Amino acid sequence: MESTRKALIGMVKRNPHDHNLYLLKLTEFKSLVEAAGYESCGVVVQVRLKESVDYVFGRGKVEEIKNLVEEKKVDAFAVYNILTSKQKYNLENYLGVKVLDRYDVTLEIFDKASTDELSKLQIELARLIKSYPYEKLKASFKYRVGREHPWKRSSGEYIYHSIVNTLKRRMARVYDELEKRKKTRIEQIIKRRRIGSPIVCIAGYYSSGKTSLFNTLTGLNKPVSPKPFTTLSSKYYLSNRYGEVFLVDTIGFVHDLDPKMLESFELTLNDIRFSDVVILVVDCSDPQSIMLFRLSTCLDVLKNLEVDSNRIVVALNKIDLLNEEEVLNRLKTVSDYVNPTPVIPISAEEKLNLEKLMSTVFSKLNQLKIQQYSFI
Ligand SMILES: Nc1nc2c(ncn2[C@@H]2O[C@H](COP(=O)(O)OP(=O)(O)OP(=O)(O)O)[C@@H](O)[C@H]2O)c(=O)[nH]1
Ligand SMILES: [Mg+2]
Repeated sequence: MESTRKALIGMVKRNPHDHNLYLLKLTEFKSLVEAAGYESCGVVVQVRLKESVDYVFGRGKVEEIKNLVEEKKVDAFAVYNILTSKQKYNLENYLGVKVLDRYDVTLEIFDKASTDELSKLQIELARLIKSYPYEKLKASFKYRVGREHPWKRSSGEYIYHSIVNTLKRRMARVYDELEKRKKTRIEQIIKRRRIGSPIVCIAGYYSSGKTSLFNTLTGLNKPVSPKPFTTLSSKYYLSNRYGEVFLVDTIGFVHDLDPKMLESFELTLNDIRFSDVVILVVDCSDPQSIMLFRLSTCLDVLKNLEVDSNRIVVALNKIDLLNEEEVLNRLKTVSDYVNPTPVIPISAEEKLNLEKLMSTVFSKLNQLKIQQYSFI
């Protein structure tokens, strides 16, 4: 069995007036660090209007972090903020343990969850894009580029250039391979469109119950688990149960994902972008503040993918975990928040209200078809 590693968690909070949001972000980050296989053993937060260029945290705080790292014998320091290569390099050198930012933490979870070639390639590209400047900086220090004899190339400099070029070549190869697959994927989507069946995509925050809903609607048995990012690559299924439609299960969203990471997963996210209607699954058993925080993240991601709000139907999932009054409260809160988008309370596991959900999806599809024709 894999032994649990210990991690200290850190964050630089840049807005001194933020008294709640940063706590939600930290709670979220802590659960991601745990999902990446670490036991979290403490949190350090520093309020600074600007992150320090060298260490993110101020020097005094870094000293305090070093003491905690030694005292608690942690294996890693996980930082919420996205680190520059210099900050990561300096922190690792000074603390003597592995340093991860939230981009690295997400990649570690993805790594554990990935089973298919496409997600492995996308993860590799995301890792290469992120680690390239860091590896370059590390190699330049290790091989002391330009320091021994600045007027001529040292042997270290040759090693440095060969490391950098190997990374660049690998990045170009993975990128080309993904571009090829992107083209094929778009052709497949166009083919599916020619069949004439609409494409309905199931999207939402990680662990909201997307695959559970996909399984219930299709009768398939795709892997479901409480761990984040169980699904990494999309699954299509032509379903006839409620009317002919391609149903698509997709990767989960997460707050504040680095745009570089989103770029690497473009191929998977295109499945959402090119769908006709999106069922946005919301876990209503989360505490209300977390539910709304996650919902607003999902709406932002959908907006970035150019999914218009009139193409969305919200499925308020896991109502079996709440009593009737709580469900009504959540329904009102979410409906007010996304108004006029329809919100249907369901339970994917207990198969509650699915007819209503799908009839709302089909009436939305019909509405969109009428709108399309009225443009011609
Ligand atoms: N009680 C209850 N639990 C549910 C329901 N739907 C899903 N779950 C549970 O929620 C957890 C996450 O379900 P998944 O279907 O894997 O969620 P997902 O959104 O596909 O997650 P990722 O693929 O990781 O993004 C699992 O433990 C499910 O058993 C529901 O309607 N009721
Ligand atoms: Mg899933």
